[in-house]
Amino acid sequence: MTILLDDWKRTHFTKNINEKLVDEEIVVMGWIHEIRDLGGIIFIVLRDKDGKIQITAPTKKIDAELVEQIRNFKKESVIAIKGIVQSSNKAPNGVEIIPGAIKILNESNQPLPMDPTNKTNAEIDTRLDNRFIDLRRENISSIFKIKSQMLHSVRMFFEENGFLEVNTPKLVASATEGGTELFPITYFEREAFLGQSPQLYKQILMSAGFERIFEIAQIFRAEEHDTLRHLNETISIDMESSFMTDKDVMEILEKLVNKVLVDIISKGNQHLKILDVDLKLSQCPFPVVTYDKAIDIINSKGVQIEWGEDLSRAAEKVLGEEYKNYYFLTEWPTEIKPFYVMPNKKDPTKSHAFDLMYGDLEISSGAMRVHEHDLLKEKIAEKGLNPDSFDNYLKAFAYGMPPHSGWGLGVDRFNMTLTSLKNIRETVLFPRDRRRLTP
Ligand code: AMO
Repeated sequence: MTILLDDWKRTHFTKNINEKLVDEEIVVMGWIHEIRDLGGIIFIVLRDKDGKIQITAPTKKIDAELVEQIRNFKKESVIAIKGIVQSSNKAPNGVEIIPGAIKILNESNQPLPMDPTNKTNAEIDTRLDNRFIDLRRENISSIFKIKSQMLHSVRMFFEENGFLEVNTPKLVASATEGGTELFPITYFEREAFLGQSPQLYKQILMSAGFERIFEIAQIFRAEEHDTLRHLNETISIDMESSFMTDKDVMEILEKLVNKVLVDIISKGNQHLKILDVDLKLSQCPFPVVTYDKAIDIINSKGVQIEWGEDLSRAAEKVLGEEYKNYYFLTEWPTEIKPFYVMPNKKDPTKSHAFDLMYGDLEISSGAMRVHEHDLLKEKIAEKGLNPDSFDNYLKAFAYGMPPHSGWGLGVDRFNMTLTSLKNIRETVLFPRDRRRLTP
């Protein structure tokens, strides 16, 4: 039987129920988190999006039909309760509700596919297969509340600094950074790809005169990696700014990270507590480690790496031992960076590219870009790519392209640093990895 809300309206969320409401009739709605029948008294814990409240039903004092209804309650069913607030020194928040009327809005099947309380901890695959229940857990939902706060702070930061939020296409005709790591799709009678980065569009928008832009959007990487740090679909915070150098945009990145830390420590504190995370402000300015110095450190710890190579996992781990917090890696070899990265004028083997690291985890990379048309065309060809397939991009460089720099910051990796999570899958509602395409 379908039960509708009819004229019932929620009057309060559980977090807003306090001593001031004693003797008032209120309506709460949510899930049956727990139920304990002690014979003369039945306790129900009702859970909503941000808290829980105790419903206390003294079986002798309330309507017999209501008692019968409560005795048939099944965990995780969705209910609405109209009742009177009463103070109680035994209830967790000092108040409880004495029910007057109850609507069972939807009954939950039993047994549940996994335990939605924190009493047992299921394997990650069981949890992700039953994500809608996993997310009902307070500590799991806290991860996403912190992420939401992070994205809010990021938007505020960009707005305060004169950046325009943009949306670029995710269905693209060719590769952004090179020919690999793309998901091909069928686009009517042609092949197209899912965007791996808004890189080319960010740069075209510099020619459009927007000067300061940011985008928060999905990026798709067809990487085969099955690691704790890689996903095939993730969110990137991308920014691009005209008339700025790599140093300028590194400063912006550092300020942004710090604003997020300040905001989360002050406003997201209850979620950090739930996750048992002691988030601290970071040393400022962030240490800057050149690629050359990084190679020396890595080699001195017995991990072999040649100048010009990308950092192996073992190499990143050595750096993570040395630098446990946020730090920049700069002056990367030009050879291993994409075509759009500006080489150093004095020593073109080195570039104006940087990464932001947190311990052994890369969370952002960026660079000063090549803004000169002919050099860019040359660099595209040098990478073995066909400049003709970059026509639309290159055109934007021929009619007044200002010097510019920018970066991309991985939202999910950044959230790992805020919540001390070791597996990136934990910070994504419905992660996409090498094996997982559902739910
Ligand atoms: P890059 O490829 O380094 O740079 O990506 C930027 C940041 O995005 C995150 N990231 C990922 N996170 C999880 N899983 C993945 N598979 C994954 N791939 C990338 C990382 C990374 O630091 N166009 C440049 C940015 C720029 O120069 O503006 C780019 O895409 O945190």
